[in-house]
Amino acid sequence: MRKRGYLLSIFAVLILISGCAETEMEEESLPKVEDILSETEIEEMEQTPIEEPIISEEPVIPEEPEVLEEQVVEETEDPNLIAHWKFDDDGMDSAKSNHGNIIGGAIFSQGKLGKALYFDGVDDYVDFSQETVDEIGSLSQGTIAFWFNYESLLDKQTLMPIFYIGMESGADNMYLIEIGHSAGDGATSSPNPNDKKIYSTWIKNNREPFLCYDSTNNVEEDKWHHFAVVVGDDGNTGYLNGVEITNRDYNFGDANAKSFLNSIPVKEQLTLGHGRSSFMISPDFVYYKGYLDDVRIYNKPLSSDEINELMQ
Ligand SMILES: [Ca+2]
Ligand SMILES: [Ca+2]
Repeated sequence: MRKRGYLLSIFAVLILISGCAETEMEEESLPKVEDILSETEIEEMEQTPIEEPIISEEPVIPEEPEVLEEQVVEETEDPNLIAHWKFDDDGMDSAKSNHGNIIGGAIFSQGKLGKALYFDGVDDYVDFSQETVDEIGSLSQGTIAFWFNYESLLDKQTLMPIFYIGMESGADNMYLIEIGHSAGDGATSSPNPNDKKIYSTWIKNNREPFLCYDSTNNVEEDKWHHFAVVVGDDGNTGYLNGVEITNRDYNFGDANAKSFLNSIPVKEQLTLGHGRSSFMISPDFVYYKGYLDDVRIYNKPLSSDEINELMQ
């Protein structure tokens, strides 16, 4: 055994020596580049561009997540928009579910934005459910905006109602947007065909209006106009054709009043094109004649810029 181990040791030493020798030999015998190639050839090699690996030039497009069209609409819909009646084909609310019932055979006709709803001035109007009355009637601030184009009935009736929320009958208790507002004496309710101003009127507790302003100037019939009533922390105001009516005339109250729809105590009815005012002015329900289009209700006061955007 000892002899065998001895021999193995010698064998290992020999391998080591021969390895070193081989390495030295290889290093010594390696030819240099200069020995093989001429200077010109070396220069050529250095100037030859190294071909880069071919990489597809088409950019890598990550797969987009599947987005449903409905989701996009929901994201862009203004959360402050409580109701939006486009009146393009029906009385549906495109903002929420405050859908309108079209009564009396009102028809859809060429409007300001797509089609509009045309009221015949006889028995046409739009009615809403009590849920809608409650939801819209609860707003403590907000904006009501719409396009209108009317045919005057103001030689026959004291006003032409556009927007009404309040009691169905009985005591004076309502918020009303109307054209004309001729004040009778409580008995005659005489029409005044020359008063074609637009009015925003708040009445409660069976009394005369506690807040009411008008546009000071008449709004021309057979012509499209945009109107917006705005109530917020700064008080109340109105815009006609995108311009704030700074010279509006307060028949009752003032611009600082922050009354909106929840200031009317009893709300049994919300109607478009059908309404009445106080017993002094229009004790009976009357109708609107003409077009209404793109009626919107927001739960916040819109700015001048935002109102102008609606008109586009
Ligand atoms: Ca429309
Ligand atoms: Ca009718």
